[in-house]
Amino acid sequence: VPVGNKVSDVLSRILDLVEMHEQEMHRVLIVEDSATAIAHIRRSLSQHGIDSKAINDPRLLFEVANEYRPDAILMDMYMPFCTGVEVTSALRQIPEYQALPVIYLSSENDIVQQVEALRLGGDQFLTKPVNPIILASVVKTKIERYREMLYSGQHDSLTGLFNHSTSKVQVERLLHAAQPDGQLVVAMIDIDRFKTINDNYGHPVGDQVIRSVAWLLRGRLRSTDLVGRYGGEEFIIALPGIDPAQAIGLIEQIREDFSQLPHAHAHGTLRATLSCGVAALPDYLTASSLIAAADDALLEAKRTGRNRVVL
Ligand code: GH3
Ligand code: MG
Ligand code: MG
Ligand code: MG
Ligand code: MG
Repeated sequence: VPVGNKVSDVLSRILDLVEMHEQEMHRVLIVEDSATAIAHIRRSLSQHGIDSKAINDPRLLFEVANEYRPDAILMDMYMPFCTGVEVTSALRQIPEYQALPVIYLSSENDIVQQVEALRLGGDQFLTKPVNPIILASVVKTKIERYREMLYSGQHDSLTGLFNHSTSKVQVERLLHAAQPDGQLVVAMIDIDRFKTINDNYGHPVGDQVIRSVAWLLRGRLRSTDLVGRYGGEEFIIALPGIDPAQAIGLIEQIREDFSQLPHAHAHGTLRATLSCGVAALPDYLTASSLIAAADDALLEAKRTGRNRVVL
């Protein structure tokens, strides 16, 4: 049962859905100095359900991109102040925009210029006039690939949870959202004597046990809680807006229920247990110290017999 007040849970689910919808929309930033070209491109995109925003001054690109968060850029070649190639080269210097699809849409017919634009960071070169269906299809395909790439860079393929590095970023994010006087509980959860499960029943059975931990955590925690796979058989969770005693009760329940879960193997079922280390605001104030303290508590849980939760 998810914790917390019911009304705020419902509200947070609604906000999640709104956010999900916004994320599903394709957003294209058009960098183009001709107003007629902008109108034409925007009409073509909107006919295919693609949201867009246009700027006629390439110098505004970074400011607008920060705000609008485009999934792709449609770039003109020749504009006042600078060329599309110059803007794209500058964009590629910024880690956040290194893989953002940049699609050139220009009347430049010279192959040498086109190849140069691709070499300096463009993903595709379309020449004007472009068929609106081709334009929409190129934009959508590039965006889908880009999103798949982002997703697989942030998630673990075995469990679908956030991976190690994204988990740390998410703890930072929750911490910033919780401050100055909010609540945040971080826990590290590790499967006990997992090596013997692999040794006795094989790696695929071990994988299934890892998946069942992920499934249980995701099912028991709120959509606003972080659940990540921190290492091989080690998980991290971060729960905002809950006091440590309440969180420990919840984690204790998850630990207990997991210990009763049967896991199938070739000749029957096995049981596995979890050790959990917990740390919370305001005892620790940074993401790395919260994680380190949860890790210390986890070691303590291992030392004192496993299958337990330690604060
Ligand atoms: P402890 O109770 O102290 O945590 O002991 P343990 O055996 O669980 O811990 P240890 O760190 O010695 O072993 C963890 C093992 O997890 C070693 C590694 O081969 C295995 N492992 C790591 N990732 C995966 C995976 O994705 N799938 C499977 N099946 N095993 C994995
Ligand atoms: Mg132009
Ligand atoms: Mg272990
Ligand atoms: Mg270990
Ligand atoms: Mg471990």
